[in-house]
Amino acid sequence: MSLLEESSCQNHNAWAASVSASFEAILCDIGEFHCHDQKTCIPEAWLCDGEPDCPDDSDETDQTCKSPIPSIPL
Ligand SMILES: [Ca+2]
Repeated sequence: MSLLEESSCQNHNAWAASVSASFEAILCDIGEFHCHDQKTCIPEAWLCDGEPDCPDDSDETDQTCKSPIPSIPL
């Protein structure tokens, strides 16, 4: 009798879990660089300063240092 209801509820929970997971991604503030590991934010001032600040060193790569930092138009 309640089988269908329960199944529907489980589907909803799975959907909610996936939405919740997507919101766990860290969004960096303006003026911060998002490391390529998708987990770490560092101040843009730390880019290309010769010291790796991202766990994956993505703040010191040629790609990061040669191209202008993409900024969000206000
Ligand atoms: Ca650095």
